[in-house]
Amino acid sequence: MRIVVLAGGIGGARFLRGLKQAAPDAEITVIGNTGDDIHLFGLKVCPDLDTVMYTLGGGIDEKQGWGRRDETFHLKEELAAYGVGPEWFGLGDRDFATHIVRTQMLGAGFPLSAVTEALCDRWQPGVRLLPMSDDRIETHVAVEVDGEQRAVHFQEYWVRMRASVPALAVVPVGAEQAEPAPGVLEAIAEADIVLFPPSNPVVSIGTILAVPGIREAIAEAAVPVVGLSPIVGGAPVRGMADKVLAAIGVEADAAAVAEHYGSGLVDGWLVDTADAGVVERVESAGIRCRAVPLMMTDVDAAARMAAEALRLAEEVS
Ligand code: GDP
Ligand code: FO1
Ligand code: CA
Repeated sequence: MRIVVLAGGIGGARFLRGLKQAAPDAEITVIGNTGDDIHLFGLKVCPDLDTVMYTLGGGIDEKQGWGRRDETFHLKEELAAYGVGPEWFGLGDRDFATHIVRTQMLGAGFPLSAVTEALCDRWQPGVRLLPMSDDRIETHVAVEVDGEQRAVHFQEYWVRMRASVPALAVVPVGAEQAEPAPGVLEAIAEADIVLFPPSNPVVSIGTILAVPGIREAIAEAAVPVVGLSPIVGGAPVRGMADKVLAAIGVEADAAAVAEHYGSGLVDGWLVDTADAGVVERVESAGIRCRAVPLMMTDVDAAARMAAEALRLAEEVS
């Protein structure tokens, strides 16, 4: 069975670990978000691609959900000693190697998709990890600071500002001019199932869908598209999804996110048992809905969620 999964970072990666356990014989292609990418110290950092690669490859810092386990920060300390910033983004020594190899390969003319394939040769994530695009796309957030509106890089909004001010707009800069990476549209066309894991609907799934051609390819694919809500009990399980949903006028509600994707895109939607009350509302939006436990407390829990998503895909196909 060929499964295509659109994924951001932590939520997507943890779901994928469950999916691999629930469907060990499936061929899984991940279309990864690159809107979070940031250039630091002359290096290209791809947080969401790395989180998927490290999580599935066994190198992730499990507690944090991002970055490498057994990490040290000597490089970070030395850079700070030189007064070279920014200091607010925690890059570890082991993680730096990934960004150096990536930047070196990009400099030699390899596209991001080839670089990602080379990095995955080492990590063996057990899925095919494709960036959504080889073209540069960067998510910026419009905020108001001291009465003035300005755009900040998504990582600055989240990591430095902790999303402490409202997001007035979220813009995937460069998306209009971008193309899907090689293999992305083919993977969608050949998929038996497309899954939207409980990733951030705006800055992860939304950014991937903003790459021209990807949303259309999924909408036109005559196969089941099933999503899982990242919102439980009216709030994100972690992170700032509520803030960026507000920026696009969508409430932080399991049903509102399904309606936002729309029945033209998703055929099935899983909400947590805490949100059983919204099943009717989602069904009336033309999307088959079921309430199941959606907390990825461990790999087995994520595997049960993935199995429920595959079951719902069967039902709607
Ligand atoms: P990020 O790029 O690191 O933010 O990762 P993603 O975009 O892939 O996922 C972030 C989203 O995952 C957040 O909106 C969380 O609410 C959601 N999330 C994290 N853990 C869980 C969980 O255990 N269950 C559910 N349903 N959502 C989760
Ligand atoms: N998230 C943080 O909250 N603080 C950090 O210092 C931080 C550093 C970092 C370094 C490499 C990397 O791949 C991810 C990192 N993240 C950090 C997570 C990153 O902000 C992700 O984009 C978030 O998960 C939101 O998408
Ligand atoms: Ca992310």
